[in-house]
Amino acid sequence: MPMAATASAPMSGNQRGAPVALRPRESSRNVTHIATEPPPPLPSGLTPWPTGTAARYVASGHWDGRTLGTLLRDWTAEYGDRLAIVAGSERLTYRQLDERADRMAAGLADLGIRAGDRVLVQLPNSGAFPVLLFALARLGAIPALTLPAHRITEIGHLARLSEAVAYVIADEYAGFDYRELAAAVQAEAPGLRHVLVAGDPGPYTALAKVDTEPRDFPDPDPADIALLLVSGGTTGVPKLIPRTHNDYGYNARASAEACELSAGTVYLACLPIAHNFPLACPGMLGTLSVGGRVVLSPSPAPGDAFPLIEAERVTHTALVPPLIPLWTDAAEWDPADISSLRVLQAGGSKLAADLARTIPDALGCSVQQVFGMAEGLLNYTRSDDDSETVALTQGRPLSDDDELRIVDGSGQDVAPGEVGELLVRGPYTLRGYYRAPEVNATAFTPDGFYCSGDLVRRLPSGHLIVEGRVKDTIDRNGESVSAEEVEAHVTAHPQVRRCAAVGLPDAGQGERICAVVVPDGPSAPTLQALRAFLLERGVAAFKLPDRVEPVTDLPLTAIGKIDKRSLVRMLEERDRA
Ligand code: OOB
Repeated sequence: MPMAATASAPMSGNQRGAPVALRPRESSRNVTHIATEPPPPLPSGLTPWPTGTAARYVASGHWDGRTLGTLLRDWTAEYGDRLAIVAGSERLTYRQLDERADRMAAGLADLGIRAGDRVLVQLPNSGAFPVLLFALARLGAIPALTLPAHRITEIGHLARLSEAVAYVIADEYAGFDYRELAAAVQAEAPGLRHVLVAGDPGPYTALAKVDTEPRDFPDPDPADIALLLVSGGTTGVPKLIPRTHNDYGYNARASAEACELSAGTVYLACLPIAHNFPLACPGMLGTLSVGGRVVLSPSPAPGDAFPLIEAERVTHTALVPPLIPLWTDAAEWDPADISSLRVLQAGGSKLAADLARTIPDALGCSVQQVFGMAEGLLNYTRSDDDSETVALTQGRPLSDDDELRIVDGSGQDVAPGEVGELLVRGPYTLRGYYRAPEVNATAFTPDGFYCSGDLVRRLPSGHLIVEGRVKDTIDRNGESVSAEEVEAHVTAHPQVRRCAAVGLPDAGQGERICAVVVPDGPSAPTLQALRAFLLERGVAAFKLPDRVEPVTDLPLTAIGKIDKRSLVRMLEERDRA
C-alpha cells in the first residue's frame, strides 16, 4: 500500500530493539501525494472521518452524539450537588458550574459571539477555565486552547490562523501581563474584536461581567469541532488540532475508565489545563465524567501542589517527567501530607525506567505511564501491569479501535518487535490539522493514518516503547545517530543528572554531537571521561559526543518538555559570545 511518507534510506534494523534512527524524511515527504487525496475539510475546518468509519464508531458507542455542553448537563443531573471544581477560594458544585456556564454563554452571545466563531483562550489553571470551556460549548463557539507560556509569536500566528473574534486572558500570571500581549496580538489580528480578562481588565472587558440571564442555544453538531488544541511539537510554528465533541467526549470517558477513576477521585490539574493531558487524559473532563472532583493548581511546583494534595486529599495527578525529580526531592523535606496520592501519571516525554522505579517509595503512590499526543492516540500502562512493564513501557493503546502500524523508512510494516515510525488512526485521532492542506498532504497517509513521527517498538503484549523521534537524529559523518540513544547512555554516567543530545552544524562532519548535561554533583564529566565511559559501555565510536556542555538547567517548552530548539540557539549564542 502506498504510504504518505517514505524515507530516503531504509532503517537500520536491530534485533535487540536498541534505539535506531530513521533518516529525516523532509525531502521525501514531498513526493508522496500519489493516490487518493484525503477527504476535503468541512466548512468548519474539520477533516471528517469517512462515512463508514464514522458509522462504525457510532455503532460501537464510542461516539455517543453528546456535545460537551450536553455532557455537563448530564453530569449535573447525576452528580448535581457534589463538588466539581476547586480553584483557589472558589468551590463549584456540578450544578453551579452548569449554571455559570449557561450565564457566561448568554453573556458571550450578547457580545456577538456566535456558533462556529473561534475564541483564543489563554488562561492559567483557574475557575474561569472550566466555566468558559463549557460556556463556549453551549454556544457552539470554538475555543483554541493556548498555553500560558505562549507569547506573541505563537499567539499572533494562532490568532491569524484561527481568525479568532475574541481572546480570553488572565490579567497577570507568573509575573507576565497578558493585557500587554493582547495589545500586540490585536495589532496583528484585526479580526480580534474582544479581549476578555479574568481579573483586572485594564482597557478591556472583565470576564466576570460576561454573565447574564441564561437562555437556550441550539446544540451544536456533535460530529463537528468542539475545540482546537495546539500541537506540541518543538519545531516550527504550532498547528491547530480540531477535536470533535464526539471524539473528545470518548477520549475523556474511555480514559477515565482505563484509569479506573470513580466518584471518589480527586484529580489535581497542575500541568497547564489547556494541554490535552490534564484536560482529558483523563484529566479534568474524565474526572467530571465520573462525578469526581477537580482541583486546579496554579503551577506544578511542589510549593503549590503539595498543600493542595494535603488539603483536598488528592488521589490522582499528572506530570511531565522533567518535573518528577522536583517532586521526589521535595517529598523528602516538605512537611505536607501527600499520603492520599494514589496514582502519578507521567507522560509527555520519555520517563526513564530508573526514575519510574523510585516513584512508589519516594511519593507513596503508583506510577502510570502515558504516551499521548494532542492529535489523538493515547497509551496507558494499566493497574494490572507488572511493575517492570510500568517502568519500561509507555503503555498500550486506549481503544480496541485504535489502529496502529509501525513502519520502516519506506512505509512497510516492520517485523514484530522492531523499531519504526508509529502511524495511527482511530476514533479519537484527527484526520487533518486545521486549515493546513500542505502539512496534511504529508502528515497523513492516503488511507487516513496520522504519521506521528515517533519511533516505537511493540512488545507481544501490545505495550509500546518509545525510542525517539524520526527527526531527532544527529547526522554525523553520514551516520544518523539517535539523540535519544546518546542521552540514555550519557545519563547513565554517575556525574550526569540529565542530558539532551543535539546536533550542531559542522563543516566537516555535517553535524557534531553535543551532550548538554546537568551535572549530578559539583561538576560534569570531561569530554574525555565521558567518551571513555561510553566506550566502556560498548557504545559505537561514531555515537560518542564531540562536545560536553554543562548547564544548570535544560530549557523547557510551554508544557515542560526539553526544548531542543532553544538549546541549539543557546549554544550558538554561547559560541558567538
Ligand atoms: C502529549 O501531547 P503533545 O501533543 O504535547 O506531544 C505529543 C508527543 C508525542 O508524539 C511524543 O513525541 C511525545 O510527545 N510523548 C512521549 C510520551 N508522551 C508524549 N514521548 C515519550 N514517552 C511518553 N510517555 O505530550 C500528551 C498528550 C496526552 C497525554 C500525555 C501526553
